Amino acid sequence: TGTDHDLDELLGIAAAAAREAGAMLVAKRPPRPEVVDTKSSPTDVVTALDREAEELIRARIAAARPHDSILGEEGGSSPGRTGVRWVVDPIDGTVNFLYGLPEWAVSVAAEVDGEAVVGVVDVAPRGEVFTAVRGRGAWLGGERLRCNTGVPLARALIATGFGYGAGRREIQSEVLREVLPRVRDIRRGGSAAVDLCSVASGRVDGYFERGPQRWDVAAGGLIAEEAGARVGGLRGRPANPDMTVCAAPELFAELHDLLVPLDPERDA
Ligand code: 2AM
Ligand code: CA
Ligand code: CA
Ligand code: CA
Repeated sequence: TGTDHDLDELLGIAAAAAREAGAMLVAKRPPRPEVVDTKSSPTDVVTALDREAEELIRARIAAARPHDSILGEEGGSSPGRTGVRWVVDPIDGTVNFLYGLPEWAVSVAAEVDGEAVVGVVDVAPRGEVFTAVRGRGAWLGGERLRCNTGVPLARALIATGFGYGAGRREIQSEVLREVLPRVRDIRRGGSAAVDLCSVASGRVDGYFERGPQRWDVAAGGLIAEEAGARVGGLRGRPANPDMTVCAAPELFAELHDLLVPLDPERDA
């Protein structure tokens, strides 16, 4: 898929929009950003800059390709008629952004027929831009990325996230209780997009999280896949919004099998 569209054009638009938004966020972030809204739980916060960054990205995409569809975390869905849909998370890791921790990113993906073909994750506070084009590999600047392979679960460093939402903490701690003794260690970075890029670049061996949205994983998931990782849900389901797992294929299988019995098919 994607052959009818100019992927270089889509990558150029995604990278320019993500970088402009990332630079704006770094420049405008006040010492103590104000929480202007909360969503699913008091932990699930929004700042004015989440909205401003998304508006900037939407404006740049619409100027370049006015007939594409756009889905963004803060602005929702706008229809199109080209078969291209942009998936935007203006700040992934808003809690880190709020506190001044340097682990948040601008995530922009382009999908054709529902499949990500271009992904850009701009980890602006670290000055790192991860990119991928379907079939052409994943890159950190000029460096081609390969995920770690041959790591058994017991020696795997595993990133995870605890997605927000009322009533989810109890289940998350039950899952962690089972996983923690079976892996090398756990990292909880706070940005799903950055976690997926960390798998791609071998900074962790794998990642799992229950409940990410499409905008959390569209770009980072393609970057991880293009670095050789497998990205998916449990029992062959898609990577979101249920449990999302990412690792080299052998580790994916081990992590998957550990998580299946721990995954209560509950909504929380
Ligand atoms: P955000 O910073 O864009 O809100 C934290 O574990 C990760 O989960 C972040 O990537 C965060 O994205 C995301 N997240 C936020 N709210 C969520 C929700 N209600 N459900 C699932 N994931 C969420
Ligand atoms: Ca959010
Ligand atoms: Ca997000
Ligand atoms: Ca966000």
